[in-house]
Amino acid sequence: MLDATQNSAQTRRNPVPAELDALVIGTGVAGLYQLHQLREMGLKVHACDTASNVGGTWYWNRYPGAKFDSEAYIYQYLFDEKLYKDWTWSERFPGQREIERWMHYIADRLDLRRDISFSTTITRATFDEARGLWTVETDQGETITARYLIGCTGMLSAPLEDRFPGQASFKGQIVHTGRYPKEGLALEGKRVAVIGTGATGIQVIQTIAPEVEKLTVFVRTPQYVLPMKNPKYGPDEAAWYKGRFDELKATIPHTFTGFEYDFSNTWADLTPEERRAVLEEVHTDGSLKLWLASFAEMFFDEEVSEEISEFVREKMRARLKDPRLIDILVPKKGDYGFGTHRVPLETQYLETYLRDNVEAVSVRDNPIAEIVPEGVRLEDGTVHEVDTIIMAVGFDAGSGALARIDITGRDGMKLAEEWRKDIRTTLGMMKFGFPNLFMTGAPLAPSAALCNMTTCLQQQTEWISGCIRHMQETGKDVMEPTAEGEDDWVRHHDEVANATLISKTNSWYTGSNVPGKPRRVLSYTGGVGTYRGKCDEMAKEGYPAFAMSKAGAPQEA
Ligand code: NA7
Repeated sequence: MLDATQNSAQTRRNPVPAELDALVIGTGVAGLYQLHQLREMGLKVHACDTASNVGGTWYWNRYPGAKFDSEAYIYQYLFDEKLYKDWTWSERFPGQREIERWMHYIADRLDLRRDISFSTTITRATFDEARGLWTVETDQGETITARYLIGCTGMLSAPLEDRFPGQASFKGQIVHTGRYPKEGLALEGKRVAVIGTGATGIQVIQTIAPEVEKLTVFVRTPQYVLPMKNPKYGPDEAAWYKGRFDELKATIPHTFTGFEYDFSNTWADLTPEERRAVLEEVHTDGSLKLWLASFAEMFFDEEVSEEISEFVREKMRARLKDPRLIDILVPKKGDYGFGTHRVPLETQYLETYLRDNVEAVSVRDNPIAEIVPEGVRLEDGTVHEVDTIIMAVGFDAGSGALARIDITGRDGMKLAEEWRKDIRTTLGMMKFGFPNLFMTGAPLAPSAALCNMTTCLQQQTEWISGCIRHMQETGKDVMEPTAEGEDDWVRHHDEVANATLISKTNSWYTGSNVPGKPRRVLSYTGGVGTYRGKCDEMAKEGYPAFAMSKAGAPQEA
């Protein structure tokens, strides 16, 4: 099989047509499917991507060890049975290269590349109220008008690259995991620092440790982790999951998290022994089941949260043994509960710290002060000398990617400024003041936290296509949430989110990883199935939270 980077390589950049019905920003999971749907509907549609090829998250995150935490056979498009069945996965949780190849397969099978401009960044978009059109500029000097602008820009695609003072002074290589170079980094025999122990850092650390001369990991907040079981898949397994296509299609979109499994136990109904048996069983599964299919009460009830958290801490302590490592790497009682941060799956991650060439440095009470030419300097003056720094320090989630584009809506409203004041959307797919700007993976929808991304992104792009179809059928061409519609959604979102322990925890889930970002649980926590129901109901009732009009005419609800 061809390598993903060779496969269907785009040698010449497609220019972006000057006049479009719809412009899609991004060619990851959402962008590819959105482009396909709108083209099937007969729209003149085109997509742009900063990247030189398709893949989105799976294009950019090519750091060592990058892989799925969702089972491959559910991280899938389910709109076309043949498309699903003609692709075969090699293991339960495949790595980035295989996933990237799969995204190339999707783009090729749907013949999408002829309508994509790669290496093209959208820099500015301004809504022209008189004509009801977006005027969009690219970094290639093009100006485009489009009726609909659809940001399929990703929930976790705006990397926090400038995290520390002095980064430019470092004399070795310094990279953010979300911008890991295509050609890789030569790490063999090098002294390497990894900063960050989120889902990304964990995958990097466990993967590169055997290769490097010395690995220094800077740990601020330790994570609850679950061991992954990742069996290879052969013809039997492929026949098994392909044979379940109808079943998966019927269940996945309606579960709480868009996975095939759901919460199936009630804490209060079981004895302590029975609860323990459930926890042991889901822990042994080697998947995210302990998080997403054990006891939903862990998200609401402090006592249940603490009991389940202690169960996981106990498992972690047993593997680490060393009290110093336990102190640095195992969350402490009262810090935060299991599952209120994104739970990473790992393979021998904890055992990695038992290696002679790996050092865990706690920066909780002695933070990183700056990067100096030799390496990483802590507040107490200690300098850790390294040759390479891998920054696994995360992203400006949800709002970050679109806020980095200069988007001006009605009455001169700037999206970035609005979101700097307060992060609000309607159903996570539109924003008051920004007519005909649709978005996926944006705040206040279930995307990314507690959701299998393909499930959520298929649903969102299909809903957006439905809006456009509705406008076409009713002779309207401008759509915008009403102020009341947006208030209602934000209120409902907050009510649900603030009842959870997630809202009390610091992480990218609440935007607290970005200084100055308004605090709000970014993802809708009412459940993927419930969210879908609310979106469907909105459409069925004729979009009551939105105003629709003819371009140039006054809006009517
Ligand atoms: P995360 O989950 O935001 O993790 C970032 C990590 O970087 C986390 O451990 C942070 O510690 C750490 N960090 C950030 N800034 C600093 C500073 N200044 N000093 C020390 N440590 C720091 O990002 P990931 O890329 O791992 O994962 C993002 C999502 O991608 C993930 O949830 C999956 O859905 C896929 P902190 O917790 O802030 O103390």
